Amino acid sequence: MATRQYDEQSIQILEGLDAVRKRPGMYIGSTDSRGLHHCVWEILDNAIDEAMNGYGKHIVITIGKDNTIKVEDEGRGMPVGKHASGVSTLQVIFTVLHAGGKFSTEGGYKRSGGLHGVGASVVNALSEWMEVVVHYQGSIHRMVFSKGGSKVSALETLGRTNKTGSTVTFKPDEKIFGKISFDAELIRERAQESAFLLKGIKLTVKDERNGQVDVFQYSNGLINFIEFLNEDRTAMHEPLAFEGNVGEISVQCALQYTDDYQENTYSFVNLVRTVDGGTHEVGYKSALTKVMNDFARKIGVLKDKDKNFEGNDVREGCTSVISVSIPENLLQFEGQTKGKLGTNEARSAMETIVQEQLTYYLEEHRELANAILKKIQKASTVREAARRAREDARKGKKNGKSERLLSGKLAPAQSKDVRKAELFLVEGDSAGGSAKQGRDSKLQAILPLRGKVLNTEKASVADIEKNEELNTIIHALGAGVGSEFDIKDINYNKVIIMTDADTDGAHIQVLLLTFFYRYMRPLIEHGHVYLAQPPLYRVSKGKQFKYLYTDDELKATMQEWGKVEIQRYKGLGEMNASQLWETTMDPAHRTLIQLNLGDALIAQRVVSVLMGDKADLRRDWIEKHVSFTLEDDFAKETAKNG
Ligand code: 0RA
Repeated sequence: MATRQYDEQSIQILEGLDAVRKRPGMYIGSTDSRGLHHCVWEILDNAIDEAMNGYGKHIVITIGKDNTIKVEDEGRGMPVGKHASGVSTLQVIFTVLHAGGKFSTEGGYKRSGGLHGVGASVVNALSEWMEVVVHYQGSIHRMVFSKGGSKVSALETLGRTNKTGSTVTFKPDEKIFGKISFDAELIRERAQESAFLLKGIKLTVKDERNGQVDVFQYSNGLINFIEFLNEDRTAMHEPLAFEGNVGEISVQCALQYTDDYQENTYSFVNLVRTVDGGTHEVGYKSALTKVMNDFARKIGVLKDKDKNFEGNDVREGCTSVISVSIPENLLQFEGQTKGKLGTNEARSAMETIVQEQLTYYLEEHRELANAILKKIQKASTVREAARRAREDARKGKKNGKSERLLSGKLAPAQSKDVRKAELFLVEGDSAGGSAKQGRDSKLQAILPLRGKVLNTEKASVADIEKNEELNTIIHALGAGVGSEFDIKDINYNKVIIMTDADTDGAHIQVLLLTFFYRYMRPLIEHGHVYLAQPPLYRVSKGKQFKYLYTDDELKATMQEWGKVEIQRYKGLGEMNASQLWETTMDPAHRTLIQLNLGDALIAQRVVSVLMGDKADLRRDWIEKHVSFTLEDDFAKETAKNG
């Protein structure tokens, strides 16, 4: 009777494993590289579960030369005694579908792999062979499965041990996966992420194919994660971290504002990244927005009449990592790929923890709170201005505002070939006049700028909206502004800022660049913004002459030529049209400085202090991009102040 029952059971088991081999996609999604790595995560998650629950602190993942994966943990080891079915519990774990929970202890055993935990038996079913070695209750036990788990070795005892832990090694079946190639980078990334999320746990990844070994262990967990993510950014403060439990859900999160514009939010559920977010992310974001708005009103950054900041404004430049741990019975996923958390309790848990702890933190750190709120306010102003300018531009096409704005100012290029077209933004009407006369009118358009460009760091939405100069630039470029700026629509390949080589010129450069940085960032990112380099001197000796762009050139020429006649250009206006063409505009002879985001960032900072007392920043910009000598009054003054 007992034997018969066992036979029936073993037939059922084999049928189960066979079902997995027949339709692997049902269990691991696919049999491509993704599915292959799903098997690795499955085995790794089991080891991580142990560590997460406090058993063992070190996990080693080894990619073997022969396309095997080995995962070693220092957990409790797996029970080897007889299971109710008559075979060892170990065998049940690796051969019975969904046996994972059957032998788990009661009291709050958290699953890390709750997103896809299909169990070790599925991996076994898809493996050529699988070996399990456990250190358990003083002995080392070994069991080997082959042919997709259909062949099972007898449970061996290899000797005595005073340790506990499990080692699972498997070789995925090429009949299922085709040619097998593990992606070490992907495995390292996953291991590192888990190490960040599980403060203190050590994960080692060994790749025996090339000998590379990496160890991931972080004593400050999410704080280290944020530092890692923001490595190349300029942070406004040390990362903040919050954590706590609400009911059965534990949450942790960390955040840091940088001077960047990107929002970066990484969310995890039971250690698995949720690319599509879900309730935990919604809870985090709404708490952050609410706390910032409440605090802004409290300290008067927002007045009664002001609208609230939007979530997008609050998160601009903010890097966040949020992680929730949810018991399996509360896990719910939504969406096409089931990658979006649906558990409502996760939203309220996140909201509660972030609201309480962030509010408290801001109360205790007023100065930082103020700096962050000012940044949020800036983001809000920019967004609002961009929205209005966009509406305006849309209307402008209909009511002819574009033409009216541009007529009499812009000298357009004849050719419509965007790849070759250039827009010169020229300081002053007189230089603008020379540029219009001297240009290659086929490809070069000229837009003279009258007077100072608006400082978009300080300006209000209303100021930006009614500023002619900026509007003219927006309409001339024709690609919109702000979040709806679309680089595909630009009318010119090069936007060339042409100013005098003096303080006012430098001032115009940084103001324009700041505007581009705030409102047309991709223009800079794609390398479309340039500075023209007008000459500083014209030296002549008899009939020969040349233009010089730096003081070093001047020195060298004076040495070479002896006594020369020097004309120093104080501004573009001192050159006539053909001189301006020859020296500064002619693609065959000119030198342009291509600006990058780093330049723009400095420019934007310089703008914030241009009228202030930080002479060093101002001088940095000028030294890097504007050539003029210390004779200049401003330079003298800067040198004194600096
Ligand atoms: C639950 C109960 C016990 C062991 C495990 C889970 C366990 C599972 C895995 C998977 C990979 N490594 C693991 N280590 C432990 C039994 C605990 C006991 O009997 O003391």
